[in-house]
Amino acid sequence: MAIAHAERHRRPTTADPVALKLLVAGGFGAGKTTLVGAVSEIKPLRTEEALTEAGRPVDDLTGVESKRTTTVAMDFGRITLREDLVLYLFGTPGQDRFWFLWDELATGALGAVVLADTRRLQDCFAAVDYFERRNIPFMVAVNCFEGSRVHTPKAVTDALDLDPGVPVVLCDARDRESVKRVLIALVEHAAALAPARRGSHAAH
Ligand SMILES: Nc1nc2c(ncn2[C@@H]2O[C@H](COP(=O)(O)OP(=O)(O)OP(=O)(O)O)[C@@H](O)[C@H]2O)c(=O)[nH]1
Ligand SMILES: [Mg+2]
Repeated sequence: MAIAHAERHRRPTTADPVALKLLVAGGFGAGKTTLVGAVSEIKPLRTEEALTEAGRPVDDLTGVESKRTTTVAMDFGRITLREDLVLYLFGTPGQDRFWFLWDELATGALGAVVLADTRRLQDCFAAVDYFERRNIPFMVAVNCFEGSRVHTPKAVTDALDLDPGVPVVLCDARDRESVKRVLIALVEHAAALAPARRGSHAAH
């Protein structure tokens, strides 16, 4: 009773927009920084460092040969979906050596987009695994690079062995409207899962 009362009083008014935190994850070079930049209404904060000759053995550039920089901490952007709904986007670094930052970035996140490049689908396994283990709602957005074979969402679901409830959509990380559709799908997916997640937390 007391909790329900407190919940009711915490509910924001219409003058007080709801702010949601979303993560944009995925393998190295899948287009995470591009996605955050395409949709953010503020100049996105980036933490790019130049890719160097020394990193060549570990930084696989197949398919993104023109890539010159990589994210070393995070990307940050903001988009107002509706006047009462603001999304804060946190793009994760793609390379394995920055994994230690993920737990910090994931705290308080409503859900995550795992961006996948079908030419290197295996690169997003680790991100899928990360969100599955922590029971964080996520979806997969396939970034359709030119020259990559177009895969159906079903084929991606099978290849990544996803739970049938995990949404898979095709997108273009450079296109604002396309990215917006992805973010709306994620918010809806997380909202649909919220009652079940609350129930499972209560049970523990
Ligand atoms: N053709 C094409 N190129 C893209 C697309 N998305 C990203 N790129 C390019 O692919 C490269 C990688 O994009 P980033 O946005 O830096 O990828 P990232 O996932 O942030 O990379 P890390 O932070 O290093 O893991 C860049 O050179 C982009 O210009 C796309 O949809 N189509
Ligand atoms: Mg990046």
